[in-house]
Amino acid sequence: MSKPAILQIGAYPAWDETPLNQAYDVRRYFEADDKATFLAEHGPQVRAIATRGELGANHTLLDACPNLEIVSVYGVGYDAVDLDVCRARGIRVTNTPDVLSGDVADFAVTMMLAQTRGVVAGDAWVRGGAWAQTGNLPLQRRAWGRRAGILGLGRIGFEIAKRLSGFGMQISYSDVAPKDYAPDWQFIATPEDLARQSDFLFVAAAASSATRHIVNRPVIEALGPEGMLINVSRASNVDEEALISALRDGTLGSAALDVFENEPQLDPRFTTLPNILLQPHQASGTVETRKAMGDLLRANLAAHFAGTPLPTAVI
Ligand code: 8YV
Repeated sequence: MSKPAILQIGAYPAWDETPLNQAYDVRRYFEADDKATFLAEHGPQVRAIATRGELGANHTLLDACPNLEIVSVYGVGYDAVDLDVCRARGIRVTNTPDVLSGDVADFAVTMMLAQTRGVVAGDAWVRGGAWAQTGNLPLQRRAWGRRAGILGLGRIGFEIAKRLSGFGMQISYSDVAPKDYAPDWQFIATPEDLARQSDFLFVAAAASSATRHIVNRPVIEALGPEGMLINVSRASNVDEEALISALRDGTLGSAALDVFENEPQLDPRFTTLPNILLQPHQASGTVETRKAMGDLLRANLAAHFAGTPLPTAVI
């Protein structure tokens, strides 16, 4: 029997490429110079799309694959996939939840600690000779015992809160409704009130049209000049224009971002701000997690073609 044809949207590590190519007839979209010609040639045979989430806002890829059965996303966030279009066409969608939550939470906490304790600035201070020439790094701010707000207490938000409990932090969260698995963390209904009661505001909400710019100017102002915003979800959850102006004029103390609009081509103004920590969307980027994500992506594809239940179906 011939192998099912799949459209591979982005590159994967070698440990994923090998098994993917063994099981499927892989059409490497990301290597095509002329995308339109490539799609016209390969699209009609494609039965599955394996994507890191780069499907984009339009339906070009979905439309080019009339026989598409499944979109398997290498990531927990599937905001780049138009679920309405997929539902209407009976296309299944899967993602890779859980396996990355611990690493993303670790990274969110790492960014908080690094930024509040001046770890990156301290490294530059030593390397640049300022320590020997000028003296000690200016004093930084503490993390433990302060107030943390988690916007979106899903799997990742929960893991962040668990870790912060170990720092004796006062933890509050906001979500569509209180969670029964958050016993001694305070539920606060609105993002603005949550920000007002937080020193560190973690954005961990799954992105959708409903959460676009959920962190808007009033939320940023409520977090205030002593506050820090940490985003490990999607850039669309934060109004970048409001964030940049608040960081510039001191309305917001600082920020730590792992995600950006149009990444990796981020707004160049970010790189001119002294009070922000910039990271290259690497919260899930460990060997262990990426291997688990690849395994889960392929397990979903394998289940689909075997006609068995999908391990992690979105729809
Ligand atoms: C990316 C992510 O998928 O899980 C998500 O939603 O954003 C990440 O894990 C990963 O960077 C691969 O592109």
